Amino acid sequence: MGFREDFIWGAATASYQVEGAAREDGRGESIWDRFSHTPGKVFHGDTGDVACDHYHRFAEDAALMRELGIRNYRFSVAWPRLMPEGTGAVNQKGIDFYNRLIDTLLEQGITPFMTLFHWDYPSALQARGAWENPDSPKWFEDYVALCARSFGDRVHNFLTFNEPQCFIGLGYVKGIHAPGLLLPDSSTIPMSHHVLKAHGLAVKALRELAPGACVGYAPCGEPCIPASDSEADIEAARRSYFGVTDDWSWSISWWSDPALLGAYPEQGLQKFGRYLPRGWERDLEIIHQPLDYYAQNIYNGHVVRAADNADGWENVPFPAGAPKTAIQWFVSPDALYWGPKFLYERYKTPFLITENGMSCHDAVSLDGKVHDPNREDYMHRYLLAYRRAAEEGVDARGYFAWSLMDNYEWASGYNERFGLVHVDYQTQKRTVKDSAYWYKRVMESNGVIL
Ligand code: GCO
Repeated sequence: MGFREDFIWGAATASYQVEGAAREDGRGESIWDRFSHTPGKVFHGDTGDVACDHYHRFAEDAALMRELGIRNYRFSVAWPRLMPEGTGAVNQKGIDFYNRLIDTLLEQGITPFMTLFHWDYPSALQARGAWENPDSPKWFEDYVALCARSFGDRVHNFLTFNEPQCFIGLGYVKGIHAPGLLLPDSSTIPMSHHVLKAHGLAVKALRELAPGACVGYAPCGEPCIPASDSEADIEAARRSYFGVTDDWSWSISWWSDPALLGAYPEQGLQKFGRYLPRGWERDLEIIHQPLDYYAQNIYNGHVVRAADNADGWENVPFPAGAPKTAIQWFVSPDALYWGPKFLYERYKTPFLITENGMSCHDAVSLDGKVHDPNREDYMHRYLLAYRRAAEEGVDARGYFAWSLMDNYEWASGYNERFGLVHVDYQTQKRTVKDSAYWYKRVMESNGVIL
């Protein structure tokens, strides 16, 4: 028992969070460049201009990964590095950078997992209406085709979108991420449909141009953990998990059912169907593409129990003093049991955790090391829960720690440290944290030592 023999162990990053070199070698502007340079939007006014300087230090980082036994690296491509205006002209220097990165990874025996979109949307396309524009799926398809043609000979694992809940929900519904807009449902529901259509077109393009590649999709959501093992509480958690509330942009089923099941969830259609663009039914066929992985980023969950109300469920608050990470998310390891269980039960697709990890108040100690027992304990508990789900039949294919190294945590700037490797942003010095050495042993044993 335990994890399958070919279980994929890895670590993840994303372009804007680590690359830096924001104005170098012909890279175009992204909405995150614009947003982070707008006073008052990001903690401490931090920007991704330099970040971890991964653009220049990727070889050193790849060598470190090898040393740490990380055999799979999930990273994302910055669309405006490849196509500065989002469409049309291609920036060869951008392609060259990812070629250097991919070749270096392969030389080090590390398998690349390429996320095609992790939020750094070209500003030029934002000016053309972004995802609200009916042409936006086609823009994405063209960009993905370029990635497939340029990298598909060496990259065999792709993820289309990372967390549409966040880049649409936080970016356009709640305004706390780039581009910082507060748009009505009549704008954002069409956006969600176009993102889903873009996902479908991207999968088709990858199948055609990078035959044999494994393709996945990586949304997110907070698993609902049943308050007890009673059937009533389990059903309450399931209903809450897949429900569509007025806060639809955070929903799992709205963003996953069309791609995995070929239909919008009924509850969502009742509430928001009237805002979907004309002809949406016809697009479902494009959106619903066979996938090799259904991936999720899972950090925390919350407890739900059966209730005698219209929903049939209610949230159970965490007890006073319950453990939290530095970013104030509750430590809730059962999220990595119930999340995969419910998701696999519904979508019946090989499952991947593309992100899991915690932010801690890490610092380099007097002895020159970074001691982070809380991270080790967090990952240990979550991996035990995930292994239990795998042993009970979830087709769990892999796990990527978030993150390889400390990096730019979006609106929180450099205030949160999620890395297995500590980064001193003044000197760019990397210091391996204790948890990375522990994770190495876990990976080497395929999770047996947990
Ligand atoms: C996200 C992203 C990552 C984050 C991580 C920690 O979920 O926001 O995929 O870029 O850095 O999840 O918040």
